[in-house]
Amino acid sequence: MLNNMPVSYSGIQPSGNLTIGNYLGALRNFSAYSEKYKCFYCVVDEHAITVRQVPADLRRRTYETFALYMACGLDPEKNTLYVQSHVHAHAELAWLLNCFTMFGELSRMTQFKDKSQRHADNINAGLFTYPVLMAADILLYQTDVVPVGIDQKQHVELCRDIAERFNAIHPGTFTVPEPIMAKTGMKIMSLAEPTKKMSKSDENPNAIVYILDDRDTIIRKFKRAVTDSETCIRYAEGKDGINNLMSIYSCFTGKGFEEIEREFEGKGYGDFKLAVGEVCADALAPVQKRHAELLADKGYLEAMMKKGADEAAYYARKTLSKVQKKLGFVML
Ligand code: ATP
Ligand code: LTN
Repeated sequence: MLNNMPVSYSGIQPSGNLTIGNYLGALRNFSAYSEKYKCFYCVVDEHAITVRQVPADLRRRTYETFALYMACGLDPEKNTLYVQSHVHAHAELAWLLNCFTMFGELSRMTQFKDKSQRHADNINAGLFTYPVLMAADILLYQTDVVPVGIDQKQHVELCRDIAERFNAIHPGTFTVPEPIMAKTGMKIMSLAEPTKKMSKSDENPNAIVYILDDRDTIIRKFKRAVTDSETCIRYAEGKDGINNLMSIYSCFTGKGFEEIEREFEGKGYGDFKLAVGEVCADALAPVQKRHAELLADKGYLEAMMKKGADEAAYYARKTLSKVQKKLGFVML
């Protein structure tokens, strides 16, 4: 709790162009939380360097991701929007929490296993301790809820274990957070391999629809989406491609699966794919327009980054000092 409001915290890495997976699983749900929670949304640039980044691209994407938060309806006056590296307490608390996290726990993280396979030439210590930095992000703000897609649930559970372990030794230090997930859209799959999560760092651009893709590109990518050899539109086990397209259509239209099956009765996959592309492009058009306006004014974005970082640093410093005192550090 902060100022009598429960706290919501989430982050997105500026590690690639954002996808409709990021949009449906995370971003578009964020503004609804502003009413009930004190919200912190962070662009986690320190997490992004666990995989090699081209510095100029990382910088550009940090601005773009920050602007996307705002373009998706997050008002910087109501929410604390900031960039992780602007608040030094994150890296500092991460070190302290490293000493309360077990090697075995980190070895079990599926994202680490996946990413170390994909980046076998660069299995650095940061990739391994990534969830500890994420725990520091969350715990610094005495967070109650963490809205994420399902892929991050394991990391939030580890964060809870770290907080509970620390609290058992030093009672009353951290709020223990809960992950919260939207009912739909928590796992959007790749359009090329629908058994795999759609991920912004995927090398195949046809597997991904980006939030900033233009209308024609969006429709073309949906037309090429991998499906199966049947023809009728129905949600069923084993029909991963169609199930994924139905989930996406459902997220954008609010329609349930049965209603979608009825709507497309007697129609083929081609018609359905076109319809999915159209609703997606329609929904993203206003976000894209606002995003372009925001990016055209870097001075304003930087002022908002600074405002957010100052606010975040104030709360973060309080928790960090509390932890340092409990650990026995000399406080001057
Ligand atoms: P990377 O490929 O670099 O690991 P990513 O696409 O998985 O990136 P993140 O920055 O790790 O994206 O995630 C930002 C948020 O988007 C998280 O809350 C995550 O759970 C959510 N998210 C990411 N991909 C999907 C997806 N395919 N479906 C639903 N939610 C997703
Ligand atoms: N690990 C997350 C990004 C992230 C995050 C966080 C999400 C970093 N810190 C704190 C929620 C809360 C990811 O890869 N999506």
